[in-house]
Amino acid sequence: MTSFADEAVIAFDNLADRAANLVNPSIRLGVTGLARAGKTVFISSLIHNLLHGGRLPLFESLQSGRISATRLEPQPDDAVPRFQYEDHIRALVKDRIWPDSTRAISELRLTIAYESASGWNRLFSPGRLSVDIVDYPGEWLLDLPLLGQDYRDFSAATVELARTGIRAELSREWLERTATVDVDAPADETLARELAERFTAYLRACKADERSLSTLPPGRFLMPGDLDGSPALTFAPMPDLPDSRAPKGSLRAMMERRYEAYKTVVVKPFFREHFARLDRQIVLVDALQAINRGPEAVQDLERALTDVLACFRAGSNSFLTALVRRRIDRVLVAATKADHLHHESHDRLEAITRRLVDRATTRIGMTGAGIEVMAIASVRATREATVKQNGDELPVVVGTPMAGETVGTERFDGNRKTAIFPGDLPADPERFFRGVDEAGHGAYLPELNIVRFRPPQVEETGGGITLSVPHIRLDRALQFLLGDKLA
Ligand SMILES: Nc1nc2c(ncn2[C@@H]2O[C@H](COP(=O)(O)OP(=O)(O)O)[C@@H](O)[C@H]2O)c(=O)[nH]1
Ligand SMILES: [Mg+2]
Repeated sequence: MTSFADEAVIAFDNLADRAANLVNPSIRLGVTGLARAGKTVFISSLIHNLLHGGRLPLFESLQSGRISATRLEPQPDDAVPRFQYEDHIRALVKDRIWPDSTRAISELRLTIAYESASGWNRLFSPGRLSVDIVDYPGEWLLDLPLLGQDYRDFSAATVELARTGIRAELSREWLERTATVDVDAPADETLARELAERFTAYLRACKADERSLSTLPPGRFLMPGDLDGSPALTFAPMPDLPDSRAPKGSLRAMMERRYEAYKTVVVKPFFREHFARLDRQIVLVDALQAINRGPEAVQDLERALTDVLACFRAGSNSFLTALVRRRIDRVLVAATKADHLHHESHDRLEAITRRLVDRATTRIGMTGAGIEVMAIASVRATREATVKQNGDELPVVVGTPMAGETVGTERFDGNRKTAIFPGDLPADPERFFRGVDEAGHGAYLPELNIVRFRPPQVEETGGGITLSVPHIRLDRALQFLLGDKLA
């Protein structure tokens, strides 16, 4: 577990943050989600809309004219890469390509000058709020529970999950190899590496596109960055570990030590330097992709979301919140990419996501307070239309499919606009949560056409000024995340 020294440092960090806060009020907004959930696109569009007077009718302080200016400022944390807003927005707006995927943490500061709505507040508030937006991989969040588990707990939980459902097949090779290993035999570097590689191959197979299973810890196994090949990443869970102490010099002792090293060099610094300092959080989920793959992927997403939300649970019994003085008081779970669907299905996407979150929060005993669910599109790549077919009116979305995308036998070139009938989501979210038997029977699959579109053409006004990026419900998200701080 976390040592006393860690606690002291965390308390100190928070005090320092708070002192700075009196002079210049700031709020740290965490933006997370698993890889490709849409974090980079969300942050880019949010900033672009704030800087370019976007259409944000539900963002009250802006709509009522109380925000006088929004500026980007130098990012306050010297050791954290800056979120490269300018590059990302150039890709989106000028080149109409989606920005490069980032695989690590980055940060950006936005300062909003505003006038408080109440005369009393106007007297005392400096009328400036700095918003530090912190973009970090959801995979890192999934690592936090490891702080409360030793190597044996971690092994048992990971192996048990690997033996269930569709994962059983994906993990077979790794587990079969593992079964031949004597964990109490002398440690062997080559064997440790082989086991780590096989375990990583299993994690990668789960994540592969056609499976769309959510990621499992340790998160850095799939995004090693500069730790690639280091001992802290060269271990693997082992089944049926004995209760006894690991013999000195054994493979088991080596694995234990490396697992603890992973926590020390990867998980704790993230927790202390980033996670413990957040005030607000948005969790982006690509619910649509999971829905498109069917109930097993949906239920797997639910499991990941349960683990993620458990990190935000308030309450003294949680080993995480016990260490954090400054608590996350609002969490928004947003299903992204709603622009793939006709608006009639937006509420259904939201209902399915809400159902995912409800089950997750019940499971971890979290109250609903401070948690909100929405279906959004950070960037709206489509427009809606209706197409007449055999006397029926079909609701369609119109956009430019990316080069290489296909529907049926048609293959798109990346230039031609096309109308796509995306299909409907079911009105009843339960259909995704009913049991699926071992062979996958009883699995309900919606008939959806999910095509990846290029970013939209953003209009320019006469004077060469770019209009803001179109979106769906981004203003609602902003109001929930920041509205009260600008009241
Ligand atoms: N149509 C549409 N696609 C999106 C949207 N947000 C993200 N995407 C797609 O999802 C991909 C991954 O998004 P990105 O922000 O890079 O994900 P990250 O890994 O979480 O930072 C992008 O390349 C887009 O193809 C959206 O609002 N609308
Ligand atoms: Mg990113």
